[in-house]
Amino acid sequence: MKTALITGISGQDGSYLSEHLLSLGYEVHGMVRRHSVAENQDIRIRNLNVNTHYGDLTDVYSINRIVGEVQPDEIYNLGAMSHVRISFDMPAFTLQTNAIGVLNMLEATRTLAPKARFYQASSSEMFGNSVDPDGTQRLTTPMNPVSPYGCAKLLGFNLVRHYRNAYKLHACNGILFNHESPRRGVNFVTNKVVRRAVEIYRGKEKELVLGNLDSVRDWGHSKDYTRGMHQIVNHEIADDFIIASGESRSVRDLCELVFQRLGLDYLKFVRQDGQFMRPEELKYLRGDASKIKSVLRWSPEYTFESMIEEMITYWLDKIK
Ligand code: G4F
Repeated sequence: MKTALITGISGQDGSYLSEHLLSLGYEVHGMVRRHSVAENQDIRIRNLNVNTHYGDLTDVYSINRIVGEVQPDEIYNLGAMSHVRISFDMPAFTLQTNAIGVLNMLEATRTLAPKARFYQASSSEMFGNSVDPDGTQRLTTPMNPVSPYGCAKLLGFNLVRHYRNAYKLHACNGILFNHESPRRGVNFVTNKVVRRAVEIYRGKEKELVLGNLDSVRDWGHSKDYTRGMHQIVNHEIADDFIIASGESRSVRDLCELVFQRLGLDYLKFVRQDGQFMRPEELKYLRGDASKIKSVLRWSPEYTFESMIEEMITYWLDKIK
């Protein structure tokens, strides 16, 4: 039986990854932070047979204790301050957690569990507004981040490569483009749009207030992408991979699809407001996942439409 340690286990990706690893017979451990509202903390993993440990990516003592005690075969560093717009409000905390936190995890791995395989949740936000002439971001596209979040993730990405080369750690980066599900936090745009559209459909709310409607993202399903994380870690060579759908849509396209599915015209309900705009916006993402498809035979089970349908069904069930 293999043992996995997941930071960020209580998040969307942590919960899907836990389910996947449990289904493969892993013993799963996860690091959770202390929250003041304890009852909300484990909502996504409450029914899973996982072992949780209190810790924080910025607290070296806690990380060393957990890595030393668990002695994992695989470490998935998914913990992060994951909201790009909020990273402008909390830049130092974001850097501490998303960059120095990676360093802390790599050092704990190097000194206490050097045989463990290491996965780093790297992000398409690292590309910023760099796009190849064919409208795609790939592993060779220059990285020019445009947010504290993206800058921090880029440092973490480079640290992983450095530890791989310098210390021969089996350390890998998954550069994941946006990935969603009914478990997505409701302050990210997909679940925000779907939940509010259902509330409007049920007559409980009147409008949806958004930021930039013209920004374009490449959206896939978290369940497919977390399966890819496990494949990346279990590849014999420590390497970096992109996971993406290869399709791009604007926030406006997303609104149109969701409202249309509910028989509504989004133009009557959506309003744009500066409070949800970012000081610098990443305008366009479309990822090239050809490497993970050819080398690891990864492929997604969800389409954009089936993912959105699952999210609409979830909220229709929840909001009566
Ligand atoms: O859903 P979002 O907040 O995701 P964003 O910023 O692309 O970041 C997500 O994907 C990254 C991978 O590229 C991850 F690394 C990161 O952790 C996170 O998971 O926003 C998507 C787009 C943006 O362009 C944003 O400006 O939607 C636009 N948007 C428009 N109105 C909005 C809103 N985003 C949010 N969150 N809320 C709005 O009202």
